[in-house]
Amino acid sequence: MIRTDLTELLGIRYPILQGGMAWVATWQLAAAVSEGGALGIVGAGSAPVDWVREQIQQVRAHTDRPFGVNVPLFNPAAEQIIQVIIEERVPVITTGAGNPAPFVPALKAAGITVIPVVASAALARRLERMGVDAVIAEGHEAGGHVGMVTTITLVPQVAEAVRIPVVAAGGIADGRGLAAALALGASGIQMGTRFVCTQECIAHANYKDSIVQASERSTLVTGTSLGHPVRCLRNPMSREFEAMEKAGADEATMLEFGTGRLRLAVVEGDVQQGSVMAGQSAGMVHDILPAAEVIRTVTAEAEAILGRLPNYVIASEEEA
Ligand code: TUI
Repeated sequence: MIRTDLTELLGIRYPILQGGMAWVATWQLAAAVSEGGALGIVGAGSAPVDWVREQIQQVRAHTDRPFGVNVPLFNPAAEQIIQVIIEERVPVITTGAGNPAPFVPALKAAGITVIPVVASAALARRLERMGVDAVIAEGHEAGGHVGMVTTITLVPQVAEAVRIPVVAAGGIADGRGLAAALALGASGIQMGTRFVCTQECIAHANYKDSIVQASERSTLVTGTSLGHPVRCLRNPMSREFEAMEKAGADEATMLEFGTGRLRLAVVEGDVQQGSVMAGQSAGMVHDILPAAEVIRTVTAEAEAILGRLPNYVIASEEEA
């Protein structure tokens, strides 16, 4: 067992959150992860309000355990989705891709546990002062919309900046990552890419297979010039996007080129022309497993590593 202030805060057995991946993190995955003892999360992505409400009800129909909803703040319906989260009394909200400060007072007043993703220690500190319950420090290794600071440097700096629990995210897909995150000062981890490759995840088999086949060099980041950097697998679509960006294409052209690409990959399985969002940990994912098995294996591996670490500590000359 790994018990931390995060497992206590959320009432979960394992210190693991599932990333709120747009199109991928539907009720099927969220319910399986929560049933497996971690925190399952529905990804609101760019979905409409009614879809989100239905997903929340479906999670509830399939598990009694705590779960969450992730709201990327660029969704034009973000404010209405947050209203639905309050109405439906969802236990946990995670936010991404922006500053959730305007929404924190209403969420806290409704008794909801608020866990924003931050890409800087400064934002973590500001949000702690506003009363958020924990923060997810997500590094540049992550998939989808990314910050610029790496996980190994961001996590300790966020952990030093705040007293609330810190969740490490970006580049973590196994027990080595969980053990490392705890060593960096985090109280748990969030994994996205690892949970795409689970049996319960509804992503197209082609999407999962391209992650299983990926190596550590298979991803690239596009959209930095738009102020919206996104990491996905290298394929004909992302290479073309990269070339357009390098050639200085205008914003409207790039936005139009990108629209609908994630759905194309996740739902239609077009992994050549679609956007296969995944983190650099794709190279560490070799199989498609039940979500509960991922959770058990990652935790058991971390426990074994943490148990071995004291062997490295040898009394110094003076102490000997
Ligand atoms: O949100 C994410 N990752 C995402 S959202 C998403 S949805 C999408 N769909 C289609 C096309 C493109 C995207 C895909 N991936 N991760 C959480 C995250 N948040 N990473 C970084 C940040 C972040 C960045 C800046 C959080 C806060 C922030 O603050 C800026 C500020 O205003 O201070």
